Amino acid sequence: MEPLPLMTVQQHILEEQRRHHPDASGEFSWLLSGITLASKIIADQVRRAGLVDVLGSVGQVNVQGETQQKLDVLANQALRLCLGRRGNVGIMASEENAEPIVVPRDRQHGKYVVIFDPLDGSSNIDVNVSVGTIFSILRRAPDPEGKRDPLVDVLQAGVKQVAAGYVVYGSSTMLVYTAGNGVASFTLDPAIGAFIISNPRMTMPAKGNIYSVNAANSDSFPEPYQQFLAKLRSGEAGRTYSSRYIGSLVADFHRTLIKGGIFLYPPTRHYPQGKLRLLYEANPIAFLAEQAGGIASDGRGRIMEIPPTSLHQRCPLLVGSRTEMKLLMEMLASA
Ligand code: P6P
Repeated sequence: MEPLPLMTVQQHILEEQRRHHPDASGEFSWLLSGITLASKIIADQVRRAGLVDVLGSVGQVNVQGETQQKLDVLANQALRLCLGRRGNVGIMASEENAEPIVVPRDRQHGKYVVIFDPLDGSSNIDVNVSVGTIFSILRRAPDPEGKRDPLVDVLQAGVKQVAAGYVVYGSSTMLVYTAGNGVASFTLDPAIGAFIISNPRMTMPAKGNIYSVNAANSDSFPEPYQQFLAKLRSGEAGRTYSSRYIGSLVADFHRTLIKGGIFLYPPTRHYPQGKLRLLYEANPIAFLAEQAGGIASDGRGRIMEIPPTSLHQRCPLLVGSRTEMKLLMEMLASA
């Protein structure tokens, strides 16, 4: 296989825009460079977490009622700073902030909304397990009066996303993103501080042999989910499955994207609406999954067609290869 050209993520975006949006102004690639800059800052802190005093919590809880880890706060600040200075982001929204964040200087004309989970899976930080940043990019109409409720720009269905992706801080730091023309992945080369292309077109296998679910909740899943998992475990689905669960959505999905299979966070007794958040976890993951040939559902329909009603709303997330997802959706539909 020919060695991949030394293509950076910025070059890739410009190539894609030239190919698919010849009239593009390059504003999107400038916006994405805000995310990649923030992710380099976050990666540096995550990589040194054991050395620098960023382990542990700041002793506060965030809007989710979850203990805020110091790296959560740092990651949120890095993204707000880097994106807030791009000049084309009018509104931001974050898992760490109760309300949307207006960028005063760009409120009237900023063309984009960026919604993000700055450090998903952060409860794993202290045990050195992969964590990630998840982002979702939407367009917004100009707001010449600067008076529109920012929630109007934020509460858009997933089908309105112009781009989405994640950065996984694992054995290497990888950026995986889509702008609606397939999924591409890049690996951060710390020596030069650039994300270099790894895979220009990631596709999810049509079927896999791994299912990923928090088995501790199994007894509280609705019956069809329990029957589905039993079918996978028994071999009745036609193949032998392994179970893998990291408890970090970005890491669990990254494996599903590459190896196939299924990740599911169904409704549980504690989270009857599902635990994962629609706008900055389920929607971006669903966009990537569909662009890679997979399926993402809340158990009733497409994740990306759910009409959002609040910034931090939760939903069930079932995402993965067509084979496993179709079997699960059939079992849910016939229940
Ligand atoms: P549980 C991390 O807190 C997170 O939001 C996702 O990254 C992850 O998939 C999920 O929650 C894990 O939840 O209930 O299995 O610990």
